[in-house]
Amino acid sequence: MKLTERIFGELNGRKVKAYTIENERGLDITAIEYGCTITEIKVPDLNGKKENIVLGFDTLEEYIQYSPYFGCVIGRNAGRLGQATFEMDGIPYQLEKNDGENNLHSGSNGFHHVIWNSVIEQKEDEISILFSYMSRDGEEGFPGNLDVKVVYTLTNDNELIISYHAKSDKRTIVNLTNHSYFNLSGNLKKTILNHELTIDSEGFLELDDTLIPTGKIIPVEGTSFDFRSSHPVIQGIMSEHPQTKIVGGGIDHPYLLKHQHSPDIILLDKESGRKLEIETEEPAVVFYTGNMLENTFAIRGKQSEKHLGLCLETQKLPNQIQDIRLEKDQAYTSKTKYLFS
Ligand code: G6D
Repeated sequence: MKLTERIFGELNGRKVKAYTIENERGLDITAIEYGCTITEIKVPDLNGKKENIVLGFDTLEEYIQYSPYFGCVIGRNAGRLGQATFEMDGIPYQLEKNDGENNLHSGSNGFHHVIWNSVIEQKEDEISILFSYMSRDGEEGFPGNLDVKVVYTLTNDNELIISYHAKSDKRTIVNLTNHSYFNLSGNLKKTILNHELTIDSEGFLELDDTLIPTGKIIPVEGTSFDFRSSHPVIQGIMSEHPQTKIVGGGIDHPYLLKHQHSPDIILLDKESGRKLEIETEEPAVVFYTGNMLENTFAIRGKQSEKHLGLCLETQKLPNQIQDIRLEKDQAYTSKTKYLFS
């Protein structure tokens, strides 16, 4: 295992470190202290050609200017909160309305936009980056001083394990995820439309026209949202289903995971031979097919476009306050494992 560390950029007078961890099987990952953002994951293809498989940038400025959450941690609360408000113990909390009338991904100064502290833990067959941040009581409108840790571990078994830990001195809400956009073709040479996907889920949450869950669970059976057996993503996008249209021509929905099969999710690009298997402790995953990616900026020289990457954001069901409450001094823990081959 090999670790290199460098300064990626500077923001408000504070240097932002980048870490690159390489294992002994040709896999390497780069992450920065800004938003715990994964900027690159390089995986060999079936001919051993190592290429990047996530959407990301090489400069801090581009993350600040363009990034639709490329690679970053999302918190305190992933997803959308209707009317950007929630109630706890009879007290209403008002968050930023950064997505129409709603709050998306905790607001413009959520965890994706803060500079995290970091330390490295090195073992024989794995290296971890331990990111930490103290989110102050009232930050972004949330109650409680929240002490958060996000750990990225790369192993010699080609696993990236992301674990989350949090504790608050007051009852609050927490729902953390990673927002990497995957594209297994390598260096974004193709869109994700022909990637084959399997999701072990029988139902997804219906969204209203502001993308807030209505509370209704729609069975995948007989719909273009059914990925219980592996097939190309495009079949889930070229659909007349009203829920496909409501999210801009694709999928952008929370799926309830059954955890009957292991792994929960399989993504495969037959042409490159690359595969990603995801195993998570979380009850749900937001599958987002990059419907709102616009062609208004370049990504390492490649013009951004719709469906250039897809997200599989493991998390608790968004907007269900009772599922994302964290009691005073209760330990929040969550783990998701990404296996690359
Ligand atoms: C869109 O609705 C989607 C979100 O799920 C995604 O996180 C964001 O784009 C980047 O708003």
